[in-house]
Amino acid sequence: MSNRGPSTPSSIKGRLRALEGGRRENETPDLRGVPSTYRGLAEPAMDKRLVHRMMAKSRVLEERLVQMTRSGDGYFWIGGPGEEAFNVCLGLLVKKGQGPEFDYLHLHYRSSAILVAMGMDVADALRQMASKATDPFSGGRNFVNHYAIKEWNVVPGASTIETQYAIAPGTALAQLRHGGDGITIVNGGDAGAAEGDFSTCLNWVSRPGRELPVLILVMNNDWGISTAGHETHGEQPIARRAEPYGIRWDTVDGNDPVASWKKLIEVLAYIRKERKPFCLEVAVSRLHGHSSSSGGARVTDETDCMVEFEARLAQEGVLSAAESKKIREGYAKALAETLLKIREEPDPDPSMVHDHTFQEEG
Ligand SMILES: Cc1ncc(C[n+]2csc(CCOP(=O)(O)OP(=O)(O)O)c2C)c(N)n1
Ligand SMILES: [Mg+2]
Repeated sequence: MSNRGPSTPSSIKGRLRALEGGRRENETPDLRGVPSTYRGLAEPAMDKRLVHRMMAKSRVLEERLVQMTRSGDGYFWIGGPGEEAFNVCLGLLVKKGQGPEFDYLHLHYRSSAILVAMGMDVADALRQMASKATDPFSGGRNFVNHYAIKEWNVVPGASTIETQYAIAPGTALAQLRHGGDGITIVNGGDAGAAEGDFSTCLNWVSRPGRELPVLILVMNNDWGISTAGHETHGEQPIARRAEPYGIRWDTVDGNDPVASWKKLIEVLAYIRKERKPFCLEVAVSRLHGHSSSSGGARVTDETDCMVEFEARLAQEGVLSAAESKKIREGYAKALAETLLKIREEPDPDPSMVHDHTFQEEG
């Protein structure tokens, strides 16, 4: 016999009614998008030329990283060509700094454009790709695009997918206690969002009365290595998974920087002010396949945000096709020269292989 006494069909019906009633009390009927007060914001205004420059710089970086697997300058490549439009906008809108007053970033391996827009020296990404001791993120010990920048609250990225979703509520909890408008930003892929860590995140950020200021991003490229999106998820869109937790959610075309900027300024304003989580699913392309494990060749059947944005800028008279080309070529030339110098930098000393594995004394 249970503590509640014998379960009769009518008592179970009563409990179900109570549960449903309780849930409805706290729920907004439609959790799609931000509340109306945050819709249609125009500030901060988007600087299209700046966004383009950062996208071009990021694309050129990723193309060089892919090439390095072929020129013997690096081993394994994984990265974010195809995620530049959204990621550059995000990087430009991050509140950058160290400590809970600023934004924390828990990033997956396709996030280079976020860091480029935040002002990362692209040479450092080459150093990590080349496994050089001068790599400031991991001393030449981690895969490329696995960043860790203490001064900018960029939490060390792991190769196990989606673990970042379970970790992110921790920094947000510190921010809730600290006050201010710093938020936590976590991103990951669509396939990984099928893992339990994603649900853990939704649960921890939405506890009633202790909601956390987290931007939960699902970067949906419709692939998980070689598994197509429709084989992984029955629910569509994935971001709607947030709804039963009382978390607002939305989707955006991540190949469109103008739409991405607009969506981000609304969503970020909401999270910063209301101290509530938000789940945003971003449709993006995967322009060089999964990683060098699958060859890293350029795919041609997916939308290229650079091509589309450059055409748009030319049409709007913001930047001609020739100017765009010149910008890209300039970055490519500078990066090729940088690589020549990086080749001469030292490799990690074998005696340091265990450094930073465990907490050191002092
Ligand atoms: C916990 C864990 N399981 C499996 C893998 C192997 N793995 C690496 S990437 C990947 C696919 C991830 O797909 P998605 O989450 O959609 O991200 P995408 O690579 O498409 O950006 C898998 C299964 C891993 N790294 N970690
Ligand atoms: Mg994917």
